[in-house]
Amino acid sequence: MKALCAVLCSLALTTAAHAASYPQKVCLKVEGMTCQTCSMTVKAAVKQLDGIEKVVVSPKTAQATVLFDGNKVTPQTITQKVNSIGGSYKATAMQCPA
Ligand SMILES: [Cu+2]
Repeated sequence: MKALCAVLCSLALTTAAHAASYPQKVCLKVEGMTCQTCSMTVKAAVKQLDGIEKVVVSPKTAQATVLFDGNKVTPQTITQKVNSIGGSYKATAMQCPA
């Protein structure tokens, strides 16, 4: 399990903005959020995943910022989770705003 994780985590690290830091951070562009309830729905879904430290979702900017443990979850999994909610939500990884 450790060996597998080493491979997966190194993949996650290359896509994370702050590669060496913990927790890692990923920013998603989330289309389809029109109100506060949408952002809460997205936030709740992401928080169901193991290894999520913090989720900040803004319907105004259509962005989600997620702090996560790279040993437990990857940006790909987080993105897929948002896309699996259904409705019109569509998440894509993006460069985190400076
Ligand atoms: Cu809404």
